[in-house]
Amino acid sequence: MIKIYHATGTRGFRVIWLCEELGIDYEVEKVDFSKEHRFSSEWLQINPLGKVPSLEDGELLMSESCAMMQYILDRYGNGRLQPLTGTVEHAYFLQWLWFSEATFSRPVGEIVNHRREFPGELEILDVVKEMQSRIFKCILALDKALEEKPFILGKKFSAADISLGYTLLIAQNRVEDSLPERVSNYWESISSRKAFKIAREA
Ligand SMILES: N[C@@H](CCC(=O)N[C@@H](CS)C(=O)NCC(=O)O)C(=O)O
Repeated sequence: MIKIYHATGTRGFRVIWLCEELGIDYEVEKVDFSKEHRFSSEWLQINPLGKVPSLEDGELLMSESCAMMQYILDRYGNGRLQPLTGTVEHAYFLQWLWFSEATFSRPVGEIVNHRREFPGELEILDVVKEMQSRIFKCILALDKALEEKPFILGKKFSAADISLGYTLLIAQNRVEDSLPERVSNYWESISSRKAFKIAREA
């Protein structure tokens, strides 16, 4: 059975949400998110960068959340939640799946890391503001892409919405402006799914 090493609020949320949507068996092992534990030799064997999440499936051990999603879709998805590989639609699916982590989550992570390393008065406001403006550019790109469609690929919910949904979850309380209407409606729709709520409780 798939084992997801997860700490509340971390990217393991994407993987749990996906397993719930697909209805596949998985177990969650909660990870102590303290720096001490993450850099212990025990945890570094599971995640060489001292980060969370990790995924285990038999001999397989992975430590990139969107790659875990792609693996689960290809191995257990039976064609669900992603378009057919090699199609134009699949190319857009990959684009949004990767965008969510490689571009959109990045400035969010920078703010989180900056505030962890430079707490309180040590925080450099210009750094945070610069990252907030990068987050907002991503939100605006998402807003444009959602023109006249309920989900990022169109009428059908896909795993790209899961990946974007996690980033929206961590991004929205780190920017000062409220979400544009289309993104706000999109957020309402994806975050009201049963699988999202179950992942939230994990
Ligand atoms: N690209 C990686 C990012 C993993 C990551 O940054 N995880 C965060 C929690 S969601 C973490 O462990 N942060 C601690 C740190 O970077 O020091 C993924 O998608 O799994």
